[in-house]
Amino acid sequence: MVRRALVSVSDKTGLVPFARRLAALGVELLSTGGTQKALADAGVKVVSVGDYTQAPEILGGRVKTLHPRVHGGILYRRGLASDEADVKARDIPPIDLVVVNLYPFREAVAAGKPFAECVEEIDIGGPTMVRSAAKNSAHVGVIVDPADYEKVAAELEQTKALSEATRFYLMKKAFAHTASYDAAISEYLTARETPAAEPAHFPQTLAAVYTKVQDLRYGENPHQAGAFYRAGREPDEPTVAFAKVLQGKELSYNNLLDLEAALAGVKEFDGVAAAVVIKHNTPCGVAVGKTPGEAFARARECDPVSAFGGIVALNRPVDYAAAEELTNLFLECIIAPSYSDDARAALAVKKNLRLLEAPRLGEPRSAWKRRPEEQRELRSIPGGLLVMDRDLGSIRREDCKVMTKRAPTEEEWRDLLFAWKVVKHVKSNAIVFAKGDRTVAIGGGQTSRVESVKTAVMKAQLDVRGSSVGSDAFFPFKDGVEEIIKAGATAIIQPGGSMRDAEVVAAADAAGIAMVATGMRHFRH
Ligand code: 93A
Repeated sequence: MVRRALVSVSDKTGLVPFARRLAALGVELLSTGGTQKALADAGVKVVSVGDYTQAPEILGGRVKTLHPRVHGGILYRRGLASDEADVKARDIPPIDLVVVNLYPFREAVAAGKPFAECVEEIDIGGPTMVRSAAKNSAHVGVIVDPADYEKVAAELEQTKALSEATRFYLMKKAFAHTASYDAAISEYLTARETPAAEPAHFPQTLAAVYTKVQDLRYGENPHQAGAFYRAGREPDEPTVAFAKVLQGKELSYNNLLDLEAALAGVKEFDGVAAAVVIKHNTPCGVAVGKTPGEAFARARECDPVSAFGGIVALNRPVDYAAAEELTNLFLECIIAPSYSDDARAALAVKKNLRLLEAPRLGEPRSAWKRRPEEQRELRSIPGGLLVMDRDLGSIRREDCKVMTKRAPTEEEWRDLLFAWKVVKHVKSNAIVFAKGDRTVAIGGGQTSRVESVKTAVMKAQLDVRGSSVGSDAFFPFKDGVEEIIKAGATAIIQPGGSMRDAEVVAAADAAGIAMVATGMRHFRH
């Protein structure tokens, strides 16, 4: 039975209608200052906690609910003789439901408020009540998320009480809520040497709380168990963790990895329709086109054999024409900002095909680059984590230095910059041949650079003559460049900085090809 509820919320979303439903069930409501006012203003009957405890709020609200009459009422074990005797002796009535959400600490930090103001937003009484109620979940319900108001109100209207299953569900959410709240405080503090100092790039503790999205059928291979967790952040980020699955078989471990690789690749392209085909976590075709369908068709042509069973990302809504192109090939997954109705219907025929929607995928680079998810990359090694900035590096034509006698032509510049965008996403050592805004050959994952060139040329289905080549790191010897020249490419973009740059440039000059240095390396392991 829920006889009395303590309601104290900073986020007042949905508060009044929920409180009305509780009041209608005869539940007595206790509230703190702002919450009480909001309820009283809406005509809901409510008792102030200060009146209830005979201890008014003090210290400007720092002490509101930290009182034995509150915590005794929440924490006493119903039916345990010694606890029952204690509450009877001290006239402590039961509080069977606690509805609390905490001071907006994260929001204060995000708004760039000064240290003292952020500290003031550290809630003390709120988490204390949440933890009390969650600890006593055998008897008490605790709501920390307005999204649970409906579930709880509906159950109380039916049975006047909360089932064990519901109380346990709420208990788990409550401790996840306080854990992530304290994690945010800890991360904020450990990033600073002194209260006034600028935050360090990497804080001393990394405290994000990860929540399981699902168990996976298995990990990378069937004898490895796997699961998918996501960091507790905004729900609409353009990352795989937040994409909506519209149809198809359950996502596998490898699907998730490959989808993220595909997303990262396609996010390189602003203001133009682009498609990326991924296989085993590395691109096997990338192209832009006048329409998303054309972009995909051109990307597929780069390596149609590898594209079989591939994962595709598009940065434009998929229309019917694109869907027709996409259904021409066996694909594992497609991710795009959205799908037209007739495209959905065409793709629905492929029952196993996993279709994902990431609405903000089409946004300009500048919009998503600032988001926290995009800033860090975490990888595990046994017993620890490796953390680095994500490789968001990009270059413009004016950042490059021409190394050879001949400078690239306009057409070569276009192809070089295209190859450079793609080569960053190919497993090292990476070599990309590009021509006419698409890849024509890709070689990657080899342990020597010259072998990556040979692999690309050997696999090429399209004509590589007259193409331009991107290399993710410098050429340690001239052999790689000689292979590129032999294949008929006419321009190269690479970081530069090898001990043998002079030899490498001499080989390029002798063949009359153009070579530019970016000064930036893009290894991907
Ligand atoms: O200042 S507190 O740390 N001390 C308390 O005793 C206390 N009791 C509730 N913060 C406290 N609260 C928090 O006040 C709740 O967690 C909630 O976020 C907020 C609601 O305040 P109001 O009802 O005045 O808007």
